[in-house]
Amino acid sequence: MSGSALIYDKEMTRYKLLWTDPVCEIETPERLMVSYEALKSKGLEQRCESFPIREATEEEILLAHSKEYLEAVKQTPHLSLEELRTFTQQYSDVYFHPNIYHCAKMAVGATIQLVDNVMTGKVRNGMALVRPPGHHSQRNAANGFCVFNNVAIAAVHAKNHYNLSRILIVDWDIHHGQGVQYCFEEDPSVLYFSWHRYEHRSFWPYLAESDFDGVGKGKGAGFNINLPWNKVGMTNSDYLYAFFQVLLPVAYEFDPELVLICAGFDSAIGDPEGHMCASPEIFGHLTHLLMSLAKGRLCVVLEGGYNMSSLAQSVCQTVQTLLGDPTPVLASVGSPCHSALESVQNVRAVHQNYWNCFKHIGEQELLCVRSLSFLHFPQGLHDRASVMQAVLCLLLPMAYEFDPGLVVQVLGKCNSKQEVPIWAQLTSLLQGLAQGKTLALLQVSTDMARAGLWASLSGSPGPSLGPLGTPLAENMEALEAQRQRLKSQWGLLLKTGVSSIFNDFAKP
Ligand code: X5A
Ligand code: ZN
Repeated sequence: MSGSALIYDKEMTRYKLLWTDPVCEIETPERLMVSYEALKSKGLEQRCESFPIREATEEEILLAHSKEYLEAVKQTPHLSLEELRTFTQQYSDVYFHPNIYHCAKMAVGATIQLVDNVMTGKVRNGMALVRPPGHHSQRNAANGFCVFNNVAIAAVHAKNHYNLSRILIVDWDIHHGQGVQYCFEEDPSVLYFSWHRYEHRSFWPYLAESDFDGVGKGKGAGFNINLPWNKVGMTNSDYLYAFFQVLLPVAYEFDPELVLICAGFDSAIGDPEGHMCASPEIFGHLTHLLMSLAKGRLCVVLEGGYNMSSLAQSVCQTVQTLLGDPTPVLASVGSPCHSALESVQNVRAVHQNYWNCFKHIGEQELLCVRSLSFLHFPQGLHDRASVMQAVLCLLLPMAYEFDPGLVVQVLGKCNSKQEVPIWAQLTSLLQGLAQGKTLALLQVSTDMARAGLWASLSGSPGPSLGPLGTPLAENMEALEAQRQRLKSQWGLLLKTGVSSIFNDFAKP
């Protein structure tokens, strides 16, 4: 089976903000126009199958919304401008327009159309370009530019219509799709993953339930996965890290029958909402990584995305990958930032009771810390200058990048008078990791060694080392060889040559 659907209707460009509102002015008809035009100009639209779209029925809308809310929205085409503004005010960060009810029904209809064509095998996968977006809207409320929850409705429709018992929803929009979370938080048949700008709850929609401990409720516990970004500026590396360390392990364990993507591109570089730094190409890869699940049944549904050029490029990368073209080159994938490591670690830890893939987190951490001991320190502790170089330029950078949960320091022999201060210093330095959780194992030791290490473990500053001397050339070569071997895996071990301007200055 092959082919990709592109579901679009220009009718959905026919509503816009009719008054001044700095919060809502970014949600424009151009968003859809530039996306569609970019697909046409790159020849991608022509390669997709197109299908006519229809409005969703009331019955379909009621799959995720209350009768009262539907009746209220149904009145909006008949309201005056002033009445529309007043109606809008009961909700957060959203606007209404006389034509938005029609468009919102089209957006739901388009999403269902996409799911039906994928589920009945007319195409392998596809994308729906829709407005208004959906993932913030709730049973009784419009929210965050969203009127009806396109993806949530389509997921319930798919469950009912095709008797599915496992649907995965991946929300890569930069906002938390709290509407989707609320819809399925008690439902173990729908696994919802969302990453979102959070900044410790200082970013919209400011919800406690968006944090990593929002895991779902009752039977649905473990089937809601929130990955909060607590810093802006996340990169391709951070996004890939999140996929490899959190989403994909769980997704493969869950084994979905259908994958839906809440595809907001406000998570791309240049977006005025997201302030992230991932390139449009990353969406080709995120798409690719999800295409091997659920026999390739993948439905991508537009949510946010407010930087026109970033949005258009990201949409093209996504569709191009759906069509089966090779994925683009990603420049400079490296280490995730510390904040991303922390968030990922927290999600994995809070989900270890629910997912087998996270069961052995503790062991992995320990293993890796032990692997630090495989480093060959330059021979002989007489050359204390080299030992300190090894600690500062190799061991600590890797340890910080690794961000262990526990540090185990294994000391073979620690019995010469000279060695004690070095080991005590190391013990002090290592307490900067794992929130100070350090376990020191002394195999053979003297009273003096025990006393020295004990002082460091209890928080005394490390003892003075006195003059270290010059490192021996052969030890430094050994150290450099280790760094060369390890630098591909550890961003903090990277070095560049000195710049030519430096050489000029250095000349006598
Ligand atoms: C779909 C979407 C964002 C709402 C932001 C409100 N909504 N400040 O991206
Ligand atoms: Zn968004």
